[in-house]
Formats: sequence, C-alpha cells, structure tokens
Amino acid sequence: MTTRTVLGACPHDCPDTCALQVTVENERVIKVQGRAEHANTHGALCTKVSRYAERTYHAERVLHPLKRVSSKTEAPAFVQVTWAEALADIAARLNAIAARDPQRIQPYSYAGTMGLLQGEAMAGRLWNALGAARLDRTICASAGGAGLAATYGHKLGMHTRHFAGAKLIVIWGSNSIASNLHFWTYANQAKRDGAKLICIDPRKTETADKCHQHIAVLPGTDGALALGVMHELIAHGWLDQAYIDAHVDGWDELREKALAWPPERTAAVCGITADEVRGLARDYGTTTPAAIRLNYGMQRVRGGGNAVRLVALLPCLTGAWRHESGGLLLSASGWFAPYKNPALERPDLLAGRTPRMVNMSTIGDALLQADPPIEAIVVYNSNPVAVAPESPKVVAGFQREDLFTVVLEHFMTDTADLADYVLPATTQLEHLDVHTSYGHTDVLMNQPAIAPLGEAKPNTQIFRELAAALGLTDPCFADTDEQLAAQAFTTDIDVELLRTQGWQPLPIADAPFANGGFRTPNGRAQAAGADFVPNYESALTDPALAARYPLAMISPPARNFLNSSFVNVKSLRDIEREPLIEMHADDAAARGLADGARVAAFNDRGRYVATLKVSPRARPGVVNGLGIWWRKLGLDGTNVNEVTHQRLTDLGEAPAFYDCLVEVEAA
Ligand SMILES: Nc1nc2c(c(=O)[nH]1)N[C@H]1C(S)=C(S)[C@@H](COP(=O)(O)OP(=O)(O)OC[C@H]3O[C@@H](n4cnc5c(=O)[nH]c(N)nc54)[C@H](O)[C@@H]3O)O[C@H]1N2
Ligand SMILES: Nc1nc2c(c(=O)[nH]1)N[C@H]1C(S)=C(S)[C@@H](COP(=O)(O)OP(=O)(O)OC[C@H]3O[C@@H](n4cnc5c(=O)[nH]c(N)nc54)[C@H](O)[C@@H]3O)O[C@H]1N2
Ligand code: SF4
Ligand SMILES: [Mo]
Repeated sequence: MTTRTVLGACPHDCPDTCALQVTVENERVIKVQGRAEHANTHGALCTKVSRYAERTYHAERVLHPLKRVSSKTEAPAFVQVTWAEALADIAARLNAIAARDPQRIQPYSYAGTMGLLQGEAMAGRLWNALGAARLDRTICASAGGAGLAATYGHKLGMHTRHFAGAKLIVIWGSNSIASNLHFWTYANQAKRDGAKLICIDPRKTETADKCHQHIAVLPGTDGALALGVMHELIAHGWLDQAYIDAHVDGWDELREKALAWPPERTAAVCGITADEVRGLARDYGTTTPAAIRLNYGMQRVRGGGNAVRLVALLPCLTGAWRHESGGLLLSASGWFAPYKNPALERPDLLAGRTPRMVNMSTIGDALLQADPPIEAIVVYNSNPVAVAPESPKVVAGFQREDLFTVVLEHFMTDTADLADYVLPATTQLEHLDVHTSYGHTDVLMNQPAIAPLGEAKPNTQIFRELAAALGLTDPCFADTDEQLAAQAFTTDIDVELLRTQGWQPLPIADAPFANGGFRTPNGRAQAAGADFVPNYESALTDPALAARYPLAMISPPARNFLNSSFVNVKSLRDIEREPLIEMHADDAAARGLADGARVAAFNDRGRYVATLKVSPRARPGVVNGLGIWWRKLGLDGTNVNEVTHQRLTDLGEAPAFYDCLVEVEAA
C-alpha cells in the first residue's frame, strides 16, 4: 500500500479559499482535510468540501465526451464519442461561424473553479485569438465591487484575522456561518473576548442566532439604514472630523443627505423600529474598534452598489480605519491586482479588434434577442440554466435548435442537459491550479492528487486541443499548466514556495487605511453621489405591483450547497432535504397555508414550486427561497430563478436577485 499527501487549495467560490491536504492511498483519494498550518484554514473545512472525494468519485461523473442525439425540447439523450470526433466536429462548427462573424461565438463561464488556470488562462487566449464575444462577468459581485471601487478606489478591506480584536462586529448582509465559516471563527473569538455582534439581515439566519442582536431590515433598504446611522453620528457628534478632513471627499454633500434621514423615517423605510436605528448608531459611533463584515447579500438589489458605498463610508466617518481591528471587509481581491500578470490571457491576440460584450446576467435575453444572434455558446465553470435570473427565458434560449452549445462539466447539470456536446472536465483533485482569494490575502497552489478519471481533461487541456483543432498556431497554445502557473503572477510570487509550502502571504499593512491612502486618484475616500436607491419591486416604488405580489422574496445560499454545486451529492442533499420557502406564521395564516404544504411562489415571470416552512427565520412580508437547486432535482422541474428578473443594479450591471416580489399559494 502506498500513501501520500498532496497540497491543494479549495477551488470554490467562497471567501475562505482553504488550504487543503489530500491523502491518496493506492492512487485513490481517501481524505480531503484543511491544513492546520494555514492560518485562515486552521485545520477545518466546511461540510461540503470535506466531502469533496464523494463528489469526485460520484457515480454520475461525466467521464467521456458526449454528443446529443435528441432535440432540445425532448428528454435529453446523448451518445459517447471519441475526443477526436468531438473536437473535430466542434472546431468545424465554430470555424464556420467564425468565418462569418466570430463574435457570434459566446464564451460563458464563472466561478465553478476560482483557479486562474482552469478559469481563463487558456480559454481567454482562445477567445482572444478567435475574436469571440466577451463576457461581462457580473453575476455575483460586480454591484458591490463597483460600489467599493467608487468609494475606496479598489476592492480592498480589512484582514479577516483582525476581526478577532474588534469590540463591535456588524455582520451586514452575510450569513457567515453558512458562507464564510473561517471569518466566523475570528468573530467568535472576538465575542468570547467581550465584543458585541450585530447581524443585519432580513432573514434570521444561523449567524443571526449567534449574534447579540439581529436587525431584520426589509430587502434593499441598507442604504437608507446607513444614512439613518449617519444622521445619528452627526446629531451626537460621533464623528472623527480629523479623519474626515484629511481623507474623505464629498462629506458636505453626504452630510446634507444624511440629515434628511432621522430615525423615524429610516425605520419606516427599513421596516424596523426607530430605537433599532438609534441603538445601532450608538453602538457603532461609540465602540472602538468597530468592524463591519459586509458580504454580497445587500448588493443583489437595484440599489446594491450605492448601499455598499454608503456602508463603506461609515468607517471613514468614525475613523474606524485607524485601528487594525476597525474598518470593513467586503472583498480583499483588489490586494492581488499588483501581483497578477495582466498578459496571462494574452489580450494582444485580439489584434485591435473589440468584440461585443455580453452581460452574463442577462443571458436569457441575449440568447433570445441579441443582434447579430449568438450562434454558439461554450459554457465552462458555470451552470447558467440554474443560476442565471429569469430562468424561463434562459431555458428558452438554450432550447434554440439553431444554437450550438458546448458544455465542459463534471456532471449532467441543467445546462449540460441542453448541450450539443458535453466534454468531461477534471476536478480540483485531478489538475494543477493557482489561486488568489477574496477573503484573505494569500496566494495558493493546488497540485493534482490523482490522474484524471476516465477520459476527463483539465479545462486548460481541452482549450489547448480545441485551439489546435481550430487551426490556431500561436505558440502560447502550447504552454503547459506548469508554464501557465509560472506566468500567472509577477516575480514577487515565488512559485517554488507555493509548490513546497502551498501558499504565500501578500505583504499588506495591518491597518491599511490608518492614514488614508485609499486607491482613488487623490488617495481620499469618495462620498459624492452616494445615495439610497430603492428596489425596482417594492411598495415604495411600484404600489400596483406590490398589491398583486405583496411578498418580497430573497434567495440566499443554502448552507450545504455552493450555488448549484453539490446539489447532486446525496449526503448533502439529504441534509437540505427539499426546496424550501420560509414564511412567517402571520403571512402563512393570512393565506391559509400550513407548514409542510406544497406551495408555489409566483409572479408574472414564472412559478417556483417548493415546500413551505413556517418559520421564525422569515420576517413578516419577506419569504426566503433558499438556493440554488438544480431544476431537475427540484419540484416540478423548477428552481427559485423562475421568478427573479434580469433588470440590473445601479452600479456594476449586476443582477438584482433579491429585489423580487411574489405571491405564494398552495400548489
Ligand atoms: N455554503 C455556501 N457558502 C457559500 C455560497 C453558497 O452557495 N453556499 N456561495 C458563495 C458565493 S458565490 C458567494 S458570492 C459568497 C457570498 O455569499 P452571499 O450572497 O453574501 O451569501 P450569504 O453569506 O448567505 O449572505 C447573504 C445574506 O444576505 C441576506 N440578505 C438578502 N437580502 C438582503 C438585503 O437586502 N440586505 C441585507 N442586509 N441582507 C440581505 C440573506 O438573507 C443572507 O443571509 O458566499 C459563498 N459561500
Ligand atoms: N436566485 C439566486 N441566484 C443566484 C444567486 C443567489 O443568491 N440567488 N447567487 C449568484 C451567485 S453569487 C453566483 S456566484 C452564481 C454562481 O453561479 P456558477 O458560477 O454557475 O456556480 P455553480 O452553480 O456552482 O456552477 C458551477 C459549475 O461549474 C462546474 N465546475 C466546477 N469546477 C469545474 C472545472 O474545473 N471545470 C469545469 N469545466 N467545470 C467545473 C461545477 O460542476 C458546476 O456545475 O449564481 C448566482 N445565482
Ligand atoms: S469553507 Fe469555503 S474555501 Fe473552505 S473548504 Fe469550504 S467552500 Fe472551500
Ligand atoms: Mo457569488
């Protein structure tokens, strides 16, 4: 028996980017664990990824190239073909389209893996050389990212580890225990040392359960709450005027706006009490150090970009940034920018062309209406049929018989079911990659633990072979994964160290904005223009719609899934059991609905069938449709994106998943 340990990194779209230790016995992975030596991992993984071997060895892994033999509206049927046959046919189809107009070829990818290599390193080269359409990757974080960048100049924030030293932690729009477990460890440490924890979330999450206070705002009202807090900071003199004078632009304008938000008005808009506004402002204005953990929950509404701006300005007004355990963290990803090689995807291969850009968040409309039409779509690291908003349109788009669809996948997802070709991709246990993070500031390497299963290949290899089949001859298509890893960063990152130790920390100051130094052109935080923007769909903005569809629906992640990944892993699905809609007892009684009933949440766009859970986790007027089920594993072939819409946020052109009115009835 031979046993070895391989160093890895978790590839998932999660702020924690854990360092992995993979145990291989007789060429089979028997254990995936968190590395004890890596500070941010501290030896623990979430339930999902501790089952990563179960996912990799899943009986339903796609292990051979598959070619469709049914129409797009029948039950999907595929036959196994050889790699040579699949690649030759795909190349012929793509070359025929490219000869007319290469921007009718649409890549579609997101964060199934966050790895730089299996992400865009080789794929980006291919699309650039071909002149294919580009993809605006907005589906998750671009509203908040744009809000943060407009305020601080880049996506930068506190060190996660310094939350441990805070005396007040406001967890704002984040269910950290479910989606950012390793942050929670630091927050818990602060709690044990006497810190107060406040959770601001429409849903009473498992994180809210563990905080001292939960403020259940209505979805999309965080910008108003931040202005209300500012009103009180001004009224009570809880401002750090010296910090503002030195490091903030636009305060006079923002101050005027905030003065229009006394606690009573704020409370009415947010659906909370005036005392909750006053108490939050008092805690925030009088506790040092005070830290805010923002996550992406609040920015999935029309005004999400501005909400992030207003919250991000709070630590600039109180001077919380002066302390290493004060300030705010939404994303740390901007810290990596100076260390990344901007030429990795070889933008020079575009040779002066500027292909059209398609927003991934409106892929439903794009597939049905783009002019010129999208004739081919190549999907990798994403499951748009399940995760993109307004899925009735996404499904109709992918069902077009004249659309040529190639999906690189581990499994027959809802999207793979609508492909012309499905190509088997390797998992993180089978390929090399390098990773940055959006929760901490270490670069990590993932080494392959086992050989690819079946005929699976890494995305890099699939795109390398596709480039050859397409007749692309630039030498960059011959670069190996080892060479790509060496090209991914500037020389400040030591690839040998990554190989032997597994990670390398970036040298980021402990209190990065103690003396200002924001990454805006003049180094000052920018307050001008930030304002509350109400939801598209709310009683405030569209009373007629709200009369027909009186319930606000949010669809945050389920703890045991990662977006739509892991839904097909039985042991995890068994924990989540079935698609749920959580509803407050008063709303259920008003509709004559009982706990456990099969219900439908519906609006003009669609109808989502789920099991009703009458639960104190839902506040009155808001229902929680926990995501993101595979449609085919859900009830009646639906998931929560049946009812979401494709209108975009104020900043960043992102989807407004949590800005969605519905009614619920018995199904
Ligand atoms: N277990 C698990 N972990 C995950 C994921 C997953 O699917 N499952 N997804 C990963 C991904 S892709 C991301 S982007 C990250 C971050 O993922 P996020 O989208 O930030 O997810 P959550 O941490 O659940 O935080 C969102 C919280 O915001 C709340 N919320 C909804 N609307 C509002 C609002 O208007 N205002 C406020 N204040 N709160 C609101 C929701 O109820 C929820 O509790 O998590 C990652 N981690
Ligand atoms: N209603 C609603 N919708 C949402 C959200 C919500 O909160 N509510 N959250 C949104 C957010 S935050 C995000 S980030 C998006 C996420 O959307 P996606 O990025 O599409 O995430 P997943 O659903 O996890 O799908 C990733 C797919 O990539 C595949 N994959 C993983 N690794 C590899 C690989 O190495 N190679 C290949 N070829 N494939 C691989 C996985 O098998 C999986 O099927 O969903 C969004 N949709
Ligand atoms: S907590 Fe996040 S980074 Fe860590 S193993 Fe789980 S999904 Fe991966
Ligand atoms: Mo995300």
